[in-house]
Amino acid sequence: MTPWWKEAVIYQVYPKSFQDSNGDGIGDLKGITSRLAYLEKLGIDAIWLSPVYQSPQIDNGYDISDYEAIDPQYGTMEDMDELIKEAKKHHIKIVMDLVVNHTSDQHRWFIEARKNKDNSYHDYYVWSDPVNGHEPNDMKSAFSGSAWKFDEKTGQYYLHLFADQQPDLNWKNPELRQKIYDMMNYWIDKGIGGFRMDVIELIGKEPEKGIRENGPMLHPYLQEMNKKTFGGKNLMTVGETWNATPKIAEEYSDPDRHELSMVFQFENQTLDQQPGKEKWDLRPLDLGKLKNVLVKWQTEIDFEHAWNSLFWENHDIPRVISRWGNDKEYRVQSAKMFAIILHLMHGTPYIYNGEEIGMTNCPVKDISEVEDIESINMYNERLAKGYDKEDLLHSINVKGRDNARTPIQWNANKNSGFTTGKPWLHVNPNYKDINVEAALADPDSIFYTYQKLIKLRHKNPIVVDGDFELVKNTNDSVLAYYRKLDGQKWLIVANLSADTQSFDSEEKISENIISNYQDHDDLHNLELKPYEAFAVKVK
Ligand code: TEU
Ligand code: CA
Repeated sequence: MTPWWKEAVIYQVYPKSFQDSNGDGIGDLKGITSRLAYLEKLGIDAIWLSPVYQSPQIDNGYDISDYEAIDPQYGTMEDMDELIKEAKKHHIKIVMDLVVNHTSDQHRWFIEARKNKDNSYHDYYVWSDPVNGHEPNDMKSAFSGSAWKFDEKTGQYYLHLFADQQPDLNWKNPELRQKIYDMMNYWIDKGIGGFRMDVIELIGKEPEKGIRENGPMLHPYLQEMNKKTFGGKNLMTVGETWNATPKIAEEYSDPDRHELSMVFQFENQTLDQQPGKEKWDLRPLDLGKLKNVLVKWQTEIDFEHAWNSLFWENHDIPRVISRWGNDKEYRVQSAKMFAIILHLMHGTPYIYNGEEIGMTNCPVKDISEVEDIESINMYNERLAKGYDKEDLLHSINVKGRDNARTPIQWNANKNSGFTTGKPWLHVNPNYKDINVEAALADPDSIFYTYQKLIKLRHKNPIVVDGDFELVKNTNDSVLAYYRKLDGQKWLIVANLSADTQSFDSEEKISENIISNYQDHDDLHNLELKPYEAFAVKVK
């Protein structure tokens, strides 16, 4: 039997920015529940809910101080139970974000752990004595600076691969692992649909050897987790794995290995940064390279023994049309093009809230407008090193995480209908034109392209299971591929660029499936318009 998540489309909700229900300027659980009918109309099968657990919100909830409590800013546990229950009525499952590489420094475990070295929770975290009075090594935090922080009371350094308020858990401790499994079972018992696992590739870290991701115990831990929690329960699990290769993806997701359902891989994310440098060190995207990476992940994993996710956006990456498409004159066309090429590929598609209406990046003029800890830390670190302020702001405007975190644009009313109060983060000024209400009223909107793509997946096994085959001999700006199943053949053609491109094929169209301009009668010597994309059945 095909597991449900192979035929599903998942929608990521960033709770803080989705819908405020009580005028405090912060999205909340009741707000999400109030929008379930909209999500059902879109047609999605599950929501991946970014963290709503109790948290000091240093990293918008990715710093958890109690895994079994809801942060008051999002509501109560009753609101959470209500969301799960109501979502079920709309045929939507709730996939929880599982952040177990680290906790908040306000988590009870860490408060205990730092009391003294003999405390029974001390070993739940990763500690090191000073080496010659310094950090044990030069491991860096993803949020700038050293990954080690000196703790006065214990006289030791603790590891934090993210903010210093996010101490890393020590997965080598079996008691800690069991506590995490118990917590996961608590959530499973509530009837959730599964887990998205934050930076799961880091749990096998061996910092004393300088190993962060893909440590030797990573897969044994996941097998243990599977066995003790979600295994055999028809739940979906997706691991966030920035450093996965196709081979590593198979290790995570081969059903015979009993680990995860699938991974998020990010190979295309580094294409617009300078090799060996950080995401802030920009370089233009080479469309040929983008195409190669997309094709690589369709052809180099064996879908019988692995599964992959498909996505352009999430809460950590900029809006795709602003980044690689066009958010001005071709906003609608490029948004539909990205949707068409991704949703007709092999794997499970994810839509990030706002993507379905073509929300765009939201540039800032000054660092005071920035909320995200990653951007702020980078800015301060680089400013101190002598970087130019304007260059840093430019990088933040291109790559910063706040771009995709601005409130959802529901309508043209004040604050885009997100809140009656003062939004926690600025609303993108383009909300009067770009909003859900306008999208729903326009039969030609990006929304309906997504809706149609989801229906196509639900109704056509070829979209779920068909083999992927690249059409060769197109130029770098054109991506064309077949999906093939049981003698059926679909052809998907897309112009990834703002220039017209040519495409030519001997195939005969038997049916038009979807397009973002007009349908074609035949495929001879086509001139593809900017960002044109279409799918057809061929004989
Ligand atoms: O992201 C992991 C991660 O590696 C990111 O920090 C990534 O490098 C960066 O955002 C790219 O811009 C996960 C969560 O998705 C992120 O929101 C959290 O901040 C991070 O883990 C720590 O929990
Ligand atoms: Ca609120």
